[in-house]
Amino acid sequence: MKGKRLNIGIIGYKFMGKAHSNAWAKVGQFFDLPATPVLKVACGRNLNNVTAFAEKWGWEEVETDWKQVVSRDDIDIIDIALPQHLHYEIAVEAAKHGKHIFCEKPIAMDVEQATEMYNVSEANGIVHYLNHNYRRVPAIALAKQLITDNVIGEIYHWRSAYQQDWITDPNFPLSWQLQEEYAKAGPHWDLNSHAVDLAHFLVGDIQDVMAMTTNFIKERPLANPDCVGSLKVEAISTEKGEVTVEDAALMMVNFKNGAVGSFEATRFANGRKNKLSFEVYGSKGSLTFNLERMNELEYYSEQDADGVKGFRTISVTEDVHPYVKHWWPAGHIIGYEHTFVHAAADFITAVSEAGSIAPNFKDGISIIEVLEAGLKSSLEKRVVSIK
Ligand code: SOE
Repeated sequence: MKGKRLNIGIIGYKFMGKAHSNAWAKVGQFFDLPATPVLKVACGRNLNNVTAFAEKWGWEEVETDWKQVVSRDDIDIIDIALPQHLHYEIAVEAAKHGKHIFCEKPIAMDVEQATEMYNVSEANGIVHYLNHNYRRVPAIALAKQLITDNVIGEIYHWRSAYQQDWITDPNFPLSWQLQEEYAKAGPHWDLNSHAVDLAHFLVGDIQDVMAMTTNFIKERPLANPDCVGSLKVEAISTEKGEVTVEDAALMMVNFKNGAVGSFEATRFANGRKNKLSFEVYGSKGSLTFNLERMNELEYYSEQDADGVKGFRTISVTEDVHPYVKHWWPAGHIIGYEHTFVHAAADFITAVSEAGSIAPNFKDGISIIEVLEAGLKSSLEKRVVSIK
């Protein structure tokens, strides 16, 4: 055991609960950390389910009331692995108790909630992290380095598409992600939040937004309410309920630095399971990325000799690449879960030494401002400027 022990209380035990638990359990084995994360207590409303989860993933204790967890003196970190409608209340309470916060995305349901999460966290001097995990894909971290080193030059274009297909069946149930009260919006909130975070990270701040959204299936069979937070959803009856979020969103933006961008987010791209792709075109070169081939970055350089110019595929698996030296020899690829381990490593370092990490709740506010402007633009059929 190295350095101070940092006791973690995780709230939520479904898809993200597992991804986070795996990260906390593995991070100390692959990274040389200044402190040791301890899987102290797992919290969920259903005692049987949370107990089974805790036993499987190595959490020492269980709790069914999150208020008991955030008020415990021996807890240093609160990990919020829950859907977005539950982030605000827990984050504010955890920050007031001086706990560092590792929070799933999207940050919250609106700018007001996100702003208060940020203000209370800052007032209490805690480290807050918002888990837009794709920043920590080595190929995306390499793209950031190339842009920062001015290898791509002045950026003209951003183009992203986040495409999934898990609700194309009209009988797929009315899960929590399809209801405004739990999700706020559809892929525009869930998926474009990732893409906007990456655009902020790689290109810069956004000035103006114009968006269109659409809804292909208006009603769906009611779902088992126990499935909130899970991607595996069962129908409980043939009775139908209204879908209250969009199924697809298209957004165009002006960046403050003069670049232009487009964002596509959909759950209706049949055959695309979780395809997040983006392209960056600059005065000196270009970059393209596709999460379905996440160990690769495509790079085009204007500096190459005439006659051999063209996109090259960089296998981002060498020790010189961000995060990679902690894993396997060159060419031995990594996956989705590793991005959570990278986030856990950087977060533990921030709590012990650095004092802050990005993206955080401030970045979360900027993301939500853009997403809200997109929803407004789609509703009012006009360009909306970010203040
Ligand atoms: C489900 O659509 C989902 O899990 C998102 O919520 C995640 O943020 C994304 O990374 C993968 O897809």
